[in-house]
Amino acid sequence: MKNLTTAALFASTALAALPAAAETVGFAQIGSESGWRAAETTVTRQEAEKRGHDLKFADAQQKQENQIKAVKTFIAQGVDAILLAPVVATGWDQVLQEAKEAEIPVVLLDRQVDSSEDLYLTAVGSDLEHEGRVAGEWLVQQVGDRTCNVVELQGTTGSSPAIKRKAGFEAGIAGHDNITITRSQTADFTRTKGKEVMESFLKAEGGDEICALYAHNDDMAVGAIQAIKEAGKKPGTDILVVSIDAVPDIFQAMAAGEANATVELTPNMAGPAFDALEAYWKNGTVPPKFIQTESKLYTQADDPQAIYESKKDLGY
Ligand code: GZL
Repeated sequence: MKNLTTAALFASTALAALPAAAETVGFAQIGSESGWRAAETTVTRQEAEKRGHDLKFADAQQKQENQIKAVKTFIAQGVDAILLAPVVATGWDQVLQEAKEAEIPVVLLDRQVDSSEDLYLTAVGSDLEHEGRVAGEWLVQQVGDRTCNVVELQGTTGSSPAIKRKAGFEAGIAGHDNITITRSQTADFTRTKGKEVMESFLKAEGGDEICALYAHNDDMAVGAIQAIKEAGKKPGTDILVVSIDAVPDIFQAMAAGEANATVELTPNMAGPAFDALEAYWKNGTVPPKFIQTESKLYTQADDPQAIYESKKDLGY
């Protein structure tokens, strides 16, 4: 460093030691409809803080128009990136185009969109269809050749998890004509609606006809378990219960013999998202369009009480 005065040298050294200016990231979250969603928010806040990013958070209360407003606000604020968990798969082209024109990278978390891939930097999520297939294949193993009428609690209508988990489960039971989905209805990923819809299924089918419940998330399953008990049936034995997310309360139900299986969905989508953004900001590295997180089947054989204890304080 020639011709630098001592002060200038000190200043440049000091500046070089400073962390990069904190990046500002807008997070357009769906809401807090389930334990898993709450955990995703908790982990995202923790990851941002750990990495020194300033996170602007918007809770859309499960309304797409609120998410679109939040994204537009983030664009107007000139944030360095936007995280979006799209409540439904359609209707995003215009606002994603606006973000692109503002040169603000968008990373999708946990759900996908029907928009063109060039409108977002990358999507971080699980293989939603695989989760449904794993649940279907588990049920096939459980019932063998026994006739089994299944009722299904679907997630939010038009969301990628509801569409893909339904298709995956149907693929998992395909070829086993003894297993039939006799009723299928959305309960919007919430416990309250899971209980209400299960009550209607039990009234319609009389309970004795239902062999299994497949719920697109654990929260709807936990609500349905309450309805099954109030109808005088034993969840987990009279009616098998399989769902997705692996939240603490489903392990508590498993430990009580009231649920049978769940497919894990990690709440840490933000870690891979921030890794991709940091490489993009620093070196212009363009990530793959889909960064997949792993899914794992858990059953009553996996010491559910111990898993409950290990998960119960993680922000669900
Ligand atoms: C799936 C995610 C779903 C969870 C639900 O990737 O979007 O949304 O399975 C949540 O618990 O409501």
